[in-house]
Amino acid sequence: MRIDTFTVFPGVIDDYCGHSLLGKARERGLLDLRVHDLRDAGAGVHRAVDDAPFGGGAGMVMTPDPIFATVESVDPPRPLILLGPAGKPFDQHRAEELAGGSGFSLLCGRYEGIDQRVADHLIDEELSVGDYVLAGGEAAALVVIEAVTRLVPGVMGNAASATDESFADGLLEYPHYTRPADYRGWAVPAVLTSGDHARIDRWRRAQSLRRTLDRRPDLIEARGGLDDDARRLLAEFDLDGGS
Ligand code: JCQ
Repeated sequence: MRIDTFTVFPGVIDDYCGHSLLGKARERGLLDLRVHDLRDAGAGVHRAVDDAPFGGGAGMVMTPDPIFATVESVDPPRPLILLGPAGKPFDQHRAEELAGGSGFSLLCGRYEGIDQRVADHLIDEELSVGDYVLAGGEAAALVVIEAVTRLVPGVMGNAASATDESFADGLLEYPHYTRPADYRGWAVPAVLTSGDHARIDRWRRAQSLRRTLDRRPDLIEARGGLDDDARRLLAEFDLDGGS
């Protein structure tokens, strides 16, 4: 899989992608991560990539030419995705779609925004990683790179798929425990040491449902509410108080 990133801070992306599992996946040839410095096509001795906004107002806007020139000289894999707070929310579903392809590209905005002609005539889509404003798209690009590449077979030893099934299912993960069975007087739930694996599976499912109801009722709503199976499971473990 090839991922190209366009940024005025190439070092930020390169450093992060050289670490741990991403770095190893790169060395093994599973990932072809390329970073392009927009400032290389910047204007004048200062290699400027921004200018004052037409119509006035505070801040600076990224100027179109360094972006068009760099992207056109590279001919990067599509879709070319702009990261910004006005984008469609990035989620696990989009991560899976991108992981199923052969590559994509990311454009990191900076300053107050990007000249609209870039959005209109160069990029394919805009994605947001959350409802807050960052100083630039680099952190958002890293979020997308990590969420997608960990789904690529071999990148993270394939440990991902099983754990993600709960998210594919639209529910939050159940709580995890490891040794010691008693830590400072806090015991691991008895069901987990019972050896009854069918009951453990049902308990974990009930915990996922309870957590999602409490923390992300919107996710329950998106799956069409609680069905009879879900209600039965919650009742089995006395987790049905409050809904
Ligand atoms: C990404 N959620 C927030 C900031 C303008 C494209 O224009 C802009 C891009 C940014 C950086 O991205 C974010 C962001 N997802 O702030 C301002």
